Parts: sequence; C-alpha cells; structure tokens
Amino acid sequence: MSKILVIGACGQIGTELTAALRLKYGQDQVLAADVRPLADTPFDSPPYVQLNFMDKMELRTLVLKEKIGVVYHLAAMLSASGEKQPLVAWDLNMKGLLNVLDIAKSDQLKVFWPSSIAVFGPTGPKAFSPQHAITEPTTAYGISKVAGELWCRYYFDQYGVDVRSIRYPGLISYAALPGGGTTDYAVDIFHQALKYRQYTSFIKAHTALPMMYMADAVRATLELMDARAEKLTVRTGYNVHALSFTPEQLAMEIERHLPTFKMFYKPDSRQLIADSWPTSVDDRHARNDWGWQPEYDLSAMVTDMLTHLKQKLQ
Ligand code: AKB
Repeated sequence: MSKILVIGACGQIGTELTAALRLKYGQDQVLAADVRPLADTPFDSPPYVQLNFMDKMELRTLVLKEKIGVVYHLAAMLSASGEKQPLVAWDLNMKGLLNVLDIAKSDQLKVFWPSSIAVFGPTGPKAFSPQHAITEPTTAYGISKVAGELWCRYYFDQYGVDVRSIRYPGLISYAALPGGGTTDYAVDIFHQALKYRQYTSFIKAHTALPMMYMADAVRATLELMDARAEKLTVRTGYNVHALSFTPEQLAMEIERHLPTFKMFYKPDSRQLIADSWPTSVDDRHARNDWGWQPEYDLSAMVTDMLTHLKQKLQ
C-alpha cells in the first residue's frame, strides 16, 4: 500500500488531520512533514520528516523514496499574515502547490489541498455565497486561493490529476493554535476566557463569518478524499457550511458556561478582511456530491472546546 504524506503537519489542520489519518490507516502509513525539526513539533513518535516543500527536487526525492501515493498539502500563509508580506504569501502558497501538482502529474499522486472562504470578495453575495459565485478577493491570501483552485482544476482537466479541495471556513480547534488568520479570534477567545474571563475582539460585535469545528473539518476532508471520483462535480474547491456566527453570539454562548466572562471590542485591520468575506456559503454541491453534513452547532462546539481546554489547563 502506498503511503500518505502530510505537508504542514504541525499546523492547525495538520496536527489533527495527521492524527485522524494515522488512526484510520495506521501510524506507519502516514508520514508527517513540516519545516521544523522534530524536537519543535507536537509529534512524539515517527514517522516525521523535516521538509522544505518549496524545493521541488527535495519533495520528489521524498515522494519516491517513501513510496507516497497521497499528499495532503496544508502548508500556507493565512489572510492576516499575508497582508503583511503579500509577495511572500503568494510565493509560499503558490509555489508549494505547483510543486505538489507537478509531482502528482509525473508520479500519479492523489492530492488534497485546502482552499478557503477567502476566495470570495466584496463583489460576491454576502449570504449563502453560491459555489460558483464571483470570486474577486481583496487579500493576497484570497488571490492565492483563487489561483490555486484554478490550477487544481487545470491539472485535473489537462493531466487527470485527482486533486480535491474544500473552501474551509474559519476553523476552531483546541489541539493547535491557528496563526495569522482573520478568523483566529474565534479560537483565541476560548484561551483568554478560561485564563482571564475576558477577551478583546479584533472583529466587530455584529460581523458574522462562516466557521466550522475541527472535528467536522477533519471528517469533511476524509469524506471528500474517500468519495468516488466520478461523483465529484467540483475540481476547484467545495463550499462547505457548518456554522455562521458573530463575535457577540460566540461571547454569549461562552458566557453560559463562564458567567463572569466579559467581551470588549477593538477592531483592527482584520475587520476589513472580514467585511470582504461572505457571512455563509451555499454548500449544496458538497451535500449532493459526497454527502456532506455538519455535526457541531454553536452550542456543541463551545461545550466541547471548553471541556478540552479545561482538561489541558489542569
Ligand atoms: C483565515 O482567517 O485566514 C483562515 C481562512 C478563513 O482561510 N482561517
């Protein structure tokens, strides 16, 4: 059996997806890879490899040596960090993907690559943004995700590369912190609420954004990768809906568990990014093609987050 390679395994999605893949396929079948040395990773057991995915030769040598058949290429610079270094974000997000796609073409790999709701921009519909809505993003990250989606479809159409993608909303998880995203407030808030019983949101009280609990995101990823190829009608990135809430609604839900919790607001430049994104997406293609169904609503997500984070703090 060919092995699975997870690039960006130490990131927010990678940490939990690698664990889920290892549970499903066996520890030795899933090779975790990231830029950090093993000592600086959350992985206490192999297989792990320190990898510069920007170096195509290095990546291909690893793929051939380890007999890799499936790649989850998760490494990326997110929306807020990308605005500080737009060309670095473009280079990192595009070059890595093109390296993976081109090796997939020559060595018949199946690929998963994460897209994002950041493909949408201010010219698209705000609510229930359709699968094929206008995608005119205003961030470097969003531009790289639109271009990346089109490259995925190109490699599928032209070379038959079996590449699949999801437009993740903001992801909420307790195992690993996100870094440099606009939706990061929805993770930070839990840590600060438990430590200090207060949080200052950099997003305004009434700004709704699409969100998803990591358990749902991991399951969506595994389900899409398991789906029969002929069922898939989208080879750019699938819209997937789970939650849509505002900072105020999230704060009120946290307050039900921590009654002394107080929320403050100090919007910064990330507000402009949030304002350019839809409040929710229409995911009927994902539901029809591969049976997508979210499991966690706001209340279940908040309860689960607080339970796990409290255990970690003990
Ligand atoms: C970000 O905020 O940049 C990401 C995303 C929505 O892709 N979480």
